Amino acid sequence: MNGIKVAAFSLVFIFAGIITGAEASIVDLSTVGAAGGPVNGAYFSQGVSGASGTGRINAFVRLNTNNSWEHGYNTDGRPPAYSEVDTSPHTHSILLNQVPTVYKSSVKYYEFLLDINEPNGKSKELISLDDIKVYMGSSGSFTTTTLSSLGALVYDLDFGSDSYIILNGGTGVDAGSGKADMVAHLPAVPFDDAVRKGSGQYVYLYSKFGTAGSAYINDASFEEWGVDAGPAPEPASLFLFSIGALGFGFLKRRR
Ligand SMILES: [Ca+2]
Ligand SMILES: [Ca+2]
Ligand SMILES: [Ca+2]
Ligand SMILES: [Ca+2]
Repeated sequence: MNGIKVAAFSLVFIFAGIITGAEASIVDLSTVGAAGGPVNGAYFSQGVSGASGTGRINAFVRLNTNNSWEHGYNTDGRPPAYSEVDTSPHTHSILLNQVPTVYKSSVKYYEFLLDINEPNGKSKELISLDDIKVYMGSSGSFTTTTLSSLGALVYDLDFGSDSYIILNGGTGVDAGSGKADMVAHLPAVPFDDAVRKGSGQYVYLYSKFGTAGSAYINDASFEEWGVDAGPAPEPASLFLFSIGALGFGFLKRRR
């Protein structure tokens, strides 16, 4: 083979590799202490850790339906596109600089937290996370059902093959409502590249739950994504607030 033929052959080989992508991955986080796993450069693990170690979630999208599956993404736009709750504390836009970063072996990741909620027992506690697609967009209020028009695609769980993650809302595995049941570390390079290329600063996180099989349907209650909320307010600051309120009452009475 001459040089040109070798180069052409290599290109075809590389192209074929990109098309077939990684093999389908199933990350099973349904048992206590389950090891996490990678999918397409991201890492998914169990636990309430979060960047602050508290696992408390500051939510930006809540999905809630009575259907066996659900999907949607965060936005300020109303009505939202799919299964999202339309109240602003639960579903709203976020900017990339509001997402915590973590470094593992000198590699930068953006950290997202997921709280799932399913009934305990009667084989209802499991739910699948079937897809995650993240886009960087130029506005925070898109409501399109054409996901590709949200912006630049910076992460895709199903890139190259159909992967999913198994989660458990049952006692012992679930961390409770408002706390992270799963930590997602998504590779930062595509996010930062997209911003550099002018995609905009708004992060759209689309996800889909409940379609990996009858054992993994959504049975009840909401799923929500967020970022680390940090520690709960200190009792000391609540105490100071109470003292302040008392003082205000005292002044009012003296008048
Ligand atoms: Ca279920
Ligand atoms: Ca999938
Ligand atoms: Ca939960
Ligand atoms: Ca649910």
